[in-house]
Amino acid sequence: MAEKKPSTESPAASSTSTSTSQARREFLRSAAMVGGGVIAVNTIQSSTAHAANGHEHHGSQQPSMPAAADQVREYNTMMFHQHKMQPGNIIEPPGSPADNEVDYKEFDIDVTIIEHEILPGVTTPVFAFNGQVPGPEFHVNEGDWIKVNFTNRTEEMHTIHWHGIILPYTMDGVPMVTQDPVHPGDTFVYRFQAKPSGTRWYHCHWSTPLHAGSAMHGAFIIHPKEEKLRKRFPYKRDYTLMLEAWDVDFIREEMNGLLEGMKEVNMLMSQGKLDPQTHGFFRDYAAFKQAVLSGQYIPPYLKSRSSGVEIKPNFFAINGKSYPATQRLAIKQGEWIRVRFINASGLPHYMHLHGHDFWWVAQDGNDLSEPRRLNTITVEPGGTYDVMVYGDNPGFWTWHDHKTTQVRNNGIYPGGMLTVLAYEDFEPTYVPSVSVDQ
Ligand SMILES: [Cu+2]
Repeated sequence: MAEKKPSTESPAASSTSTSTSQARREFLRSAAMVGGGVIAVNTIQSSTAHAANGHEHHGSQQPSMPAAADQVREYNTMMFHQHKMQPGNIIEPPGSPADNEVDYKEFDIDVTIIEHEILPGVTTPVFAFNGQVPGPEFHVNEGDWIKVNFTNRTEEMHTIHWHGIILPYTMDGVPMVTQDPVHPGDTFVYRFQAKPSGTRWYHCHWSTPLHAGSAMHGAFIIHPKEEKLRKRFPYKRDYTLMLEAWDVDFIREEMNGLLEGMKEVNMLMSQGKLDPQTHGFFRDYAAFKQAVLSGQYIPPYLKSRSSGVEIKPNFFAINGKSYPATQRLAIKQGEWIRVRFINASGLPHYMHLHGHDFWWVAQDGNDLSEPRRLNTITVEPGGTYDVMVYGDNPGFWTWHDHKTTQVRNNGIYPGGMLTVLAYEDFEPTYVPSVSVDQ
């Protein structure tokens, strides 16, 4: 992720939709899997090379940075235009040094709702950081001081949790535990030191199944002061594979309901008429319990779900795309590559590589004391796993989740969480007569 530049750049997610709320609902309704017509979408995901610590990095798209808090009044969702909230607050929690005390690397990140294409003909609305899926990939050095200005450009609440990073608790991003959620239009400033080194990540911690589970997740790579792994595994190319699972029907239903609910909350809030108790905002647990037991407040878990939708992922993805739309991993003969798996999906994945063993070298960002030689690695929910692959068997080799239900697209095999390790310096001796790549 590029560091913030002093010049004013146009926001990465500069959607200027001024649709009506009716249109918004139709957008969400239409943004499910389509059977008949194909919804036109912007393809957000792209593969880019990125220079970090002198080596190439291939992973999620690098963002262009939106400008800072002076632009928070640009919204791309309807509800703000309607009820004219007074947003733009900048929230600076205590616990970290001020600007003049350390030399910060500063980043801007925002959240908007976008329509994301998983496969041709399949789109889903998602909450997305900087308008991309997954969110921007940070590359920083161990010990750097990081300042992230997080602006909420939706009508829903959010936070950012920095997964695996050791930081002051006030920066940990858990709503109701370490901070109030970031309200619509507001900017929350996260400041922390990048440590420990390794493959770490970040995600929204508000309504996690929908928010982090849709697209509010991204890689946070902290490069070590001294990279011991590179001595044994002299890799140059470095890939990040974020594993995702989507129930596009759940997302559509849930987001529709949520936007309807938040419309009322935001309107009442802007008029100073919000009764916190009616809407489930309580001072503390005792007040919450009292309200439930007295019958003044019925919590959502006591109501039946209006949509009746269970979460049953029907699309499984790597960096925002299901096979055959997944990005291939390029390798050359005699080359080491590093692959960082990050599981944002909430389900375990069993990533099996054909034609090779690989070396498992790190878990949750921390180097293993002794690398292990495998060809299938279990990637647990929330975990990060780093492996090294040596190019010694030219060809095209699938690398996929070995849970066969998760290499399907809406139940149709093959698809889902599958990509291809593809040798670049190689003249194929045989090519199938039918290929999705041709
Ligand atoms: Cu969120």
